[in-house]
Amino acid sequence: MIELDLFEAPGGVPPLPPGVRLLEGFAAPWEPALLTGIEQVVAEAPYRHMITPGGQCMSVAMTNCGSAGWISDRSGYRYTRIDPHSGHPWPTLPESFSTLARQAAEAAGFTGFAPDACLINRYAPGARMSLHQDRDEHDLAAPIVSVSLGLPAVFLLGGLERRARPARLPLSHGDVIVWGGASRMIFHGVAPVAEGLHPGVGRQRINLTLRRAAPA
Ligand code: MD3
Ligand code: FE
Repeated sequence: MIELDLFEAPGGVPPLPPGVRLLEGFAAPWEPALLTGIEQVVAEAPYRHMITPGGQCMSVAMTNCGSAGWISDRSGYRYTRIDPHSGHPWPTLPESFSTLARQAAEAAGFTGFAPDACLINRYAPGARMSLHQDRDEHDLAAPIVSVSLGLPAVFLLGGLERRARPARLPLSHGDVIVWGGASRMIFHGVAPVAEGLHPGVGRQRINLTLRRAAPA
């Protein structure tokens, strides 16, 4: 299969699938602002381990900010305006999150990206995310911007079908990925995070996923 050949080309970083743009270290200068924003969000909407529709407790702890937040429970995956834990709307999207996301999207060729939802994923060592597609957003033409902070991780990049063997993309603190166009529906996941201690972020990996969930 041509895709597999491309993904597993020897030597250095594997070529990325069309529509994926890796901006290495793009968010590093934003670290203090992002950590402050995360702290403010978590004070209002603490991290929690959500339950999958199949009844499994996710190893990743999550929270959200923005006018829409992604949740999972026994009845499925969806975006809500209200945090079911607090009964209140999700915390406001910190300005640093939306500005960084807009600038990263712009650097990848998407102008005017206005995210309304940010899922904050916290990986303790050992936490992982199995291969899945993101298909709960209204506007599948809008890109997704993801920001990696803290401990490194290996991102798993599959194809448009679940059975494609995933390529492995190492990600470090400050890396930003913009997913758009043809890559928007690829299967992806995160390999179990290795033990470690990041100087600024501690014993964890935090991933911000900025999206346009609702109609513009
Ligand atoms: C590729 N989170 O929350 S963000 C997720 O590192 C999720 O926490 C991962 O996958 C994490 O759904 C990866 C990167 C990401 C987000 C959306 C995508 C990659 C994507 C949508 C399509 C293809
Ligand atoms: Fe995802």
